[in-house]
Amino acid sequence: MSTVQSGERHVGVVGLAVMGENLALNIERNGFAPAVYNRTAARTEEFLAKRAMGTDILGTFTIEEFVGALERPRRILLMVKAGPPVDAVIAELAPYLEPGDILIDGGNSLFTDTERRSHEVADKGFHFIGMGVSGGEEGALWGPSLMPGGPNEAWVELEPMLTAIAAKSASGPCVTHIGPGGSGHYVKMIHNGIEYGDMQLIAETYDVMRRSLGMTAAEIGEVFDRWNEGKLESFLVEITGKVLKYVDPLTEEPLVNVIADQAAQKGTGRWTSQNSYELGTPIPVIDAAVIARSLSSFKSRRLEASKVIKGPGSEGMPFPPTPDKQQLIDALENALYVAKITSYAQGMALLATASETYNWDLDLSEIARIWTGGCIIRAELLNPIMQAFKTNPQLANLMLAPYFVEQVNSGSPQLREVIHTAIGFGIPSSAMNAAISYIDTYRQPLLPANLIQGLRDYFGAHTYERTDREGIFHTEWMQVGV
Ligand code: NBP
Repeated sequence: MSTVQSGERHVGVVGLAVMGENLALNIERNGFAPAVYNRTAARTEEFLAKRAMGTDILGTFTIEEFVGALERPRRILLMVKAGPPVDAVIAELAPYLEPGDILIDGGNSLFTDTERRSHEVADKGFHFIGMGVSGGEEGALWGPSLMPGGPNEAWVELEPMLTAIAAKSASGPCVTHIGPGGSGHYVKMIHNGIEYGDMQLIAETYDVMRRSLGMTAAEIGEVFDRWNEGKLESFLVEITGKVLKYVDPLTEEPLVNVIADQAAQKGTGRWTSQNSYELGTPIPVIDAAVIARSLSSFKSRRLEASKVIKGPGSEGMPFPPTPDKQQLIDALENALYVAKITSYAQGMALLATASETYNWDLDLSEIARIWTGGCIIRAELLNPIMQAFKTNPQLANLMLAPYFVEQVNSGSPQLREVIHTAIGFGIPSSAMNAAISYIDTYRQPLLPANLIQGLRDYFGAHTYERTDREGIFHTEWMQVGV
């Protein structure tokens, strides 16, 4: 039953798929009366007849009716598919809006699209907020992590409602004003890139236990459950335990054993890698995760190759002896933790570069804080990350904060041990390898780039600098020398 009159609805939600429905219910439960609209009326009708039944949610069936139901300035949350649908909905709404009204895009939009839309919408006198929303279906209903970016005056209008609906962690509500323009969607993109890295590292860890120790899915699930009590405590480690222990009612096998081993990469993961190349700030663990997903999708080619390319376990190439189980499991726990640290270090470094490049003045400590609850990458690890950037907002790399120096130093020998085992058994471990190479590259005073510069000068007269004197040099390599 509606208690708030049409024309006085606090907020409007456009798009009633998974996210829109759950956010509308969350908003209503927290005392803000929403009006909702969906392009296909049947979806609105179903929502009103089922999940929204008995709530103070007002269903509307034309854009005009929807806009007319809202108090001013109008606050309209778009939860439609990212890409052209967002532009289409803005174009439909625009004729009915007035200066000062606020459009919030809560989808996974590309941050450069958000920058463009911010300008287009501002030219019409409206405000545009690009808001990253993380937490999936459950988060949207019970408290997501929210990453809104856009003009401050619009944030001030939205803050009470966004604070009410956001997840609450020990550090407070998981929402903050990220910065101007596309910064909110950018931070969500990095969040998702880190999520890619986390999942790939978890998958490699599972693969090492499965293949080198011959453990069952349920046994591995128990290990993840135990790890979730310690420093690896996180939503993804928690659900890994649950997924691995889930028994398929059809086959009575662990369900994970009958799930096809092909994962797609799209949208935010790929965008994170692309942007890191543009900004020259490498994120090799996240890149490895994106690449691993692409390679996994080549199933038929992998099957063909498995018949002709040999490796450990092939005829004449026996597996190494089975490792000591407890020792390897302990090593895996520390390896996963250290590898995760490098991945977060890479994501945070990219955020720092983006902040400078796009003039966003991002607060990395605050960003880590709003990821401590509600979102997919919520983890105990985010607390020391939050502290590290609070203590030193200019920290050049997360690995250099005292706590993380200690963790990397104590855990990296076990990361090496795990990679050694993986390679010995022929188990792909590209994200783990990317993590240790990142550490080894970052800590290395001397890299082989001297030879690269020599080669470039040889074939292209690209010149080089010397370590023993100032200046730019070129050598006629074919005239002198051996
Ligand atoms: P989807 O991404 O599946 O989008 C479906 C919604 O978009 C429906 O309401 C559909 O209306 C509407 N829509 C489309 Br498609 N084209 C439209 C158009 N031209 N005009 C108007 N409406 C249009 O929904 P979702 O999974 O709820 O996700 C919404 C956004 O949130 C996406 O950007 C997504 O990436 C992001 N996100 C999703 C999750 C998640 O866990 N699912 C998490 C975080 C963020 P119709 O009913 O008429 O077809």
